[in-house]
Amino acid sequence: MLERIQDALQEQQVAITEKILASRGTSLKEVKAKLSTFRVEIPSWGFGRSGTRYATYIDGTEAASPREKLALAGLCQRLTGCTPAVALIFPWDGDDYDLIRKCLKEEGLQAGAVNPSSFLPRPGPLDYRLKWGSLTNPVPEVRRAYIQHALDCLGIMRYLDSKTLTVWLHDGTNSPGQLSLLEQTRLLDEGAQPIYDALRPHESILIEYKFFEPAFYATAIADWGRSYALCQRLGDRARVLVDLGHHPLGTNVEQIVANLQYFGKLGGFHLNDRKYADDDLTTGSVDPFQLFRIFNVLVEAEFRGLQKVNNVVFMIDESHYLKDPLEEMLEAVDSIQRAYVQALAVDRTRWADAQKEGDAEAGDQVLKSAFFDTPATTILQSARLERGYPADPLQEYRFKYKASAKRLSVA
Ligand code: LRH
Ligand code: MN
Repeated sequence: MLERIQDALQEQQVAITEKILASRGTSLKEVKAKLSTFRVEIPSWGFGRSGTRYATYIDGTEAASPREKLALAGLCQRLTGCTPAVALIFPWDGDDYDLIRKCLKEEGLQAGAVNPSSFLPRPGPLDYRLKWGSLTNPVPEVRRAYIQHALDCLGIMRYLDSKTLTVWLHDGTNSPGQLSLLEQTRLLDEGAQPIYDALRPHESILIEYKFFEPAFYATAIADWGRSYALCQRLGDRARVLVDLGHHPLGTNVEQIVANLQYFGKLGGFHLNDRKYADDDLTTGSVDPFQLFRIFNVLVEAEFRGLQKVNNVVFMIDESHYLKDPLEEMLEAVDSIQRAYVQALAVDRTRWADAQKEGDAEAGDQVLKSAFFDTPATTILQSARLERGYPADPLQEYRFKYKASAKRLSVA
């Protein structure tokens, strides 16, 4: 009886959703078709426990080894159907590439973007001297060693059948006298070139920027302008990576996205949220309206024939400090899909008319009704069920997997 009522309710909600989407110039079929090909890369480092400068609180249940992390990534894909690729970072993910390839295969996953870590000190030339940077390090031996590490990561990429290298450099200085700013920018250009030149035709490099930390005076790639200029110099297969947590407070991130789309240099995102600095909080947990505004620009760019949404690389980059890492990942995936659905439900004709008439109020109401009044949960749940995935991955994990795991551990 209850199930019949639920089905009837679901049908009613779908019927109402159809009407709402039709009134906005689209349809449930169109939105679900877009959702069915939308993919988000999940970071291997997001399945372990992260910390802050103060402490990392380990309760012993966290995934630590690549096998454990990839097992959770496999479960994330089986629950969501939209996270088939895992971004990897070296040397954090170890050097047993056979094991990683085997685990990816066993879990039905692909290797996503490969990150050659610039900041992790390890035996050899990339030791404590990394405190002076990688490509912009005054010590030639360290610069050469980081270039070699990036080239080695291209080898790992090919071994794992990935085609994207994402580079974030922790490089920067802590005082005006530490390194000439002109020398810093010259070294960056000089060091990035051989990495770009080693790319094969179907491979690409994404250059991530961040305005401060760990450097607190001058960061080598501090903003989208420096990343853009470097990508322009390198060539077509170099594009800009926008990490949502890497901007000064008050930055209009969707405007940066619009400019990068306009200039054809938007490569991808590291999605997360923040209240103060590079907090790496759960995507959409603090400012879901900003996430919607960013996806609104992406959907409009596709409409304008600039770049298809699916050509943009969407990656989650969060540090899971408190909550269950897989639950937080599932929450993030839901927020990202939700923002995309809301952006697909913007009445673009009415918005264009309002702009032509200079009617800002009407324009804002169009965007607000897409954000507030689009029945995103109904759309997401029916799209997931239609593809054979649970309507609510997070609840499915909590009540089916986690509960049984707990029962097993207690037994
Ligand atoms: C730097 C960063 C970068 C990664 C790291 C895990 O803050 O965003 O993308 O290398 O986080
Ligand atoms: Mn990042």
